Amino acid sequence: GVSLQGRRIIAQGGVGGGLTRGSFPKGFVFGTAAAAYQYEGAVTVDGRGQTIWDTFAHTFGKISDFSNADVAVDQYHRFQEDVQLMADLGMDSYRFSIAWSRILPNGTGQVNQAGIDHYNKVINALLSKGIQPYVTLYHWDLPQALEDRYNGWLDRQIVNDFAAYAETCFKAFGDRVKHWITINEPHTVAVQGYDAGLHAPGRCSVLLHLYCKTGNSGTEPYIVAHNFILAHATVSDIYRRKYKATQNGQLGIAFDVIWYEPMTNSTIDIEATKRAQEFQLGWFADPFFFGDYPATMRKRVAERLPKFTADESALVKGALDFVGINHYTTFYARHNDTNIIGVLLNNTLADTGTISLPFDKNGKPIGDRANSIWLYIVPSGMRKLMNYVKERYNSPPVYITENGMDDGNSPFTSINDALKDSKRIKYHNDYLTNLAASIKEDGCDVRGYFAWSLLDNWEWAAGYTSRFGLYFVDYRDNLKRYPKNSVQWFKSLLSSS
Ligand code: PSG
Repeated sequence: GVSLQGRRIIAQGGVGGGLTRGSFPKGFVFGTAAAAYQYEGAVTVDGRGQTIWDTFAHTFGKISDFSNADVAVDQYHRFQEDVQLMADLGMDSYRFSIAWSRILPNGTGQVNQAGIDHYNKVINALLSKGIQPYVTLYHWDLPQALEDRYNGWLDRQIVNDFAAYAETCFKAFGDRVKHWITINEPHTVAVQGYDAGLHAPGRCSVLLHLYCKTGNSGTEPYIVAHNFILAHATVSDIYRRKYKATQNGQLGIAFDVIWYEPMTNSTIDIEATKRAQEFQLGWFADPFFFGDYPATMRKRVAERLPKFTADESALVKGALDFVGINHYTTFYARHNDTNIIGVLLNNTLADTGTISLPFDKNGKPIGDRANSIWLYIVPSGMRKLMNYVKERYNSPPVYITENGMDDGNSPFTSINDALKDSKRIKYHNDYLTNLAASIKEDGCDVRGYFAWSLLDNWEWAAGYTSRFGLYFVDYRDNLKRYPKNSVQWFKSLLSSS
């Protein structure tokens, strides 16, 4: 059971309970998750090359608080201290990303030994505390050189360059890293980076190009998606042929997946809800299980959707060792095929013929909201999503590579008050309870769970306005870290039996 202190914390969170390690199968892995650009800072240190997110963050008007991640939470210099925080939590693992431009400052060519040295130190520090590294190779920080050279993910050359970078990492770190996430949230990149223009590289054609100078929201998201899929498949093929026998690791992708509930019981809304999921998870996961995009997508996107050749299809199919799922929230979906949405917002949404909202017909929210405007708390979505993955893809191994919620960052909240995060405790308790039920009662094959995030950090276009950490970071006093109450809660859970 949970310790006395743990129970008190659980009681503070207003959560009943009984969640223990024993609620999960033997060997189930708990960790926290992070990403290089959101954490490291030190953007000009030790030969790191510039990335598309440095460029984007320094473009006026792109980040809501006008901040950038030049310093972020300085994990580049403080990783020893942060590894100790993970050890204090009792976590089994840490999911972090490698910055491509620290390894290859120009994206290709000369390897920067200082970058290799840095991640060796991080990996060794983790292992010395018994914490397993789960390494993401691409968490959005593309070397700017590749964007300049050929428009990055829009060009098929990226597949070869990403594969060369991945191989460099397998050679340098693969003796100790046994779980690789090649790409974080390809769907988010395709939609936010190339359709809505809200993320780097900030390309789109919505609002008649008033928002983005260049881009094509009707075609580019599908092209970059195709290259992401081929990039993973190529890397997986190389790993299996050249590294698997000696290193014996596993490769997956972290997919961002919102769960959708139909807004009404009508057939068209139920159909629209299915499409919403096919245009989100199906777009990226179907090729790996079935060798092609969902039929609905092929029909609706038609000639704008790239095609897999027979060889590519064979390369892609079966190329995932596990499915990573970043899951935070649930929305309602309803049928909508007026194109005005596509013109104003984004074209993948218009192609979907669906609109998804966190409110029902009467304006009632689907759940309690966190700080982010897209993050509504619906714990049952976790269990339903696990069952959807199990049924659609025939029970693949799954890791929850991210799950968590944010508080705001108000200058008027004292640190003491910010540490009382009972809403976060309840969030993790309730999502984990549903996850445990999906495993024990429904037979879903879920192997691990990573809380987003270890520390408060730089939340992309929302800058420092969002606090997802289990540890609070004091941005006004030398980035000092303080445990929120959720740290004690996780500690109790992880030391229970
Ligand atoms: C994930 C899911 C949604 C929006 C954004 C993300 N959603 O459901 O609408 S981004 C994702 C990312 C990580 C972020 C974290 C929190 O991988 O870097 O910090 O989630 O937004």
